[in-house]
Amino acid sequence: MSSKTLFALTVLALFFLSSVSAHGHMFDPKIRIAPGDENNGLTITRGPTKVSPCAGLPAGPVQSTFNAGQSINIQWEIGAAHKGQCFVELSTDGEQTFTVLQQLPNCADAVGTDFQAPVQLPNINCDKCVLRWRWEAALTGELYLNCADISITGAKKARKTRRSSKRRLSATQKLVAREIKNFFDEIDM
Ligand SMILES: [Cu+2]
Repeated sequence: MSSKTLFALTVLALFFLSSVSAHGHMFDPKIRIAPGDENNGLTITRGPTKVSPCAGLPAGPVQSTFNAGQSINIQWEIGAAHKGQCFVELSTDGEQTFTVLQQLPNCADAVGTDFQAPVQLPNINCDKCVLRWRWEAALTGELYLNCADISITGAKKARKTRRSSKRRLSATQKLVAREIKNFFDEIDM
């Protein structure tokens, strides 16, 4: 066997192995990826995890910025149709809590590389929040977590409280008030 053939077979074998272990992941927006995993066929990224909230990956720099209230398209791939449901969730408190923005039933019924769904972002601002894709695989009981570091801008600010509850007196009102005061001052005398 030539070294070229051996190389080709090795590449094929690696591809086969990685696709077998590639269960699924969100790829848009950009997610956190374990160091070295990009050169490893995203084996870790696409694999199940037992570590919440973000598969043990720490927060990184913001990768995507969206508009408040915007409907975004998230994309994911499924390498093994374990069925179950996916959830798109948002954390605005440093991964303490997550709010479900979108539930994706039947997100993993079939194998495919370009699934997508619209997700409506809330009308809030956040410099740094986390959009998470969570897949609860029904057939295997596996859990998949992908976290995207994002920011949301442009939310309409809540209307400011009224400048002052005290109404400013008009010039006429001031004049009248002064006259009344003078009147009573004179009475006192
Ligand atoms: Cu799997």
